[in-house]
Amino acid sequence: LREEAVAEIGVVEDLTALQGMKVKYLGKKGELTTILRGMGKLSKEERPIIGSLANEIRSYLENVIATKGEELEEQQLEKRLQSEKIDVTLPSVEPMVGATHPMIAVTQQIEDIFIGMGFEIAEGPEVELDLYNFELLNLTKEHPARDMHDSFYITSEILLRTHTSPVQVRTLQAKEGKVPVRIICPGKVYRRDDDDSTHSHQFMQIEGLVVDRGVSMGELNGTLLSFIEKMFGEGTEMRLRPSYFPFTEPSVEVDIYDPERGWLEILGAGMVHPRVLEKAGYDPERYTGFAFGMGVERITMLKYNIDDIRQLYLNDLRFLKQFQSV
Ligand code: FA5
Repeated sequence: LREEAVAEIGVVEDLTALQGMKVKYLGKKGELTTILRGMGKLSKEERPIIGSLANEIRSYLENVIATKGEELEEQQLEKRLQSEKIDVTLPSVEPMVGATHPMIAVTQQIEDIFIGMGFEIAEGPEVELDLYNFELLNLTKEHPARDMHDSFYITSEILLRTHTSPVQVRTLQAKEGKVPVRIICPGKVYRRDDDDSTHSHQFMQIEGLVVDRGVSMGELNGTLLSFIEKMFGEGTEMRLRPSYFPFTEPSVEVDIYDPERGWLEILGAGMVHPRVLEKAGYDPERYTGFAFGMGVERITMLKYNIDDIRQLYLNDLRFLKQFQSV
């Protein structure tokens, strides 16, 4: 029995088979156990001899199995090390590196420029009350200028904001008549415009508002020129054109000069209308202010020479990869 077992264990090739051997010879129903169980039938004289012999064989086999087990484990480890070897000289797969979306990059640049001029960042809701989007900005229900903002209404009093200007009123109300007020507010706005190469039904604006004693049109001009030079380069030309917004008086449209494309409009601005100040709890006799609102897509397109606004929303990696270093 011993020799038979040793021979059989010797050719075993893996740990599962070895476990099988253990059961076969040493297990409860194993051959050796059967012999030990049958001892009762033996004579008194035979019992100790066969007993010690069986025990000797048992411990011998246990030993053989343990040694074989170690050997097999070692072999297995060796095999794994061989198969999992890493060749560090192989060329690697180039990792996909993400990049900041140009719209985010430009928004951050604009924020940084204004923070550098002492502005704070304000926020307001995208789902807005008609009261803030129009009414308190001097755009009464009958006002023809409401047509310029073809809106997505949710109820007759609630809509998706058509511009970031409602944040002017919200900020002034929150400040409760205190000055100075110097904020910018980046955010999404929505209009029922047909999508084309320069228009989108959802786009981004950055609103600006300054209210204090003695704020003048000259300060508006200086602030915007300073911003434009930082954004588009020293010496970039800017011009103000008279325009009309119900919430500013006087109102202007601001253009910058691009050597290839000529004059391009980038934002609307003006001195905050006294009625807007008054409705928000500020005495227009004591305080004046200016405000502006720019389209972030238009600025991004100008800065990076993008000719179709839709490129900014398609998430085409071939387009976005060009901005990896921005
Ligand atoms: C306004 O929305 C005013 N609230 C701006 C303002 C603020 C004036 C404060 C005075 C004081 P306007 O409708 O012109 O103005 O829009 C401002 C800018 O948003 C435009 O110059 C343009 O850059 C951008 N814009 C307007 N419509 C779209 C559109 N459909 N898609 C992309 N950009 C647009």
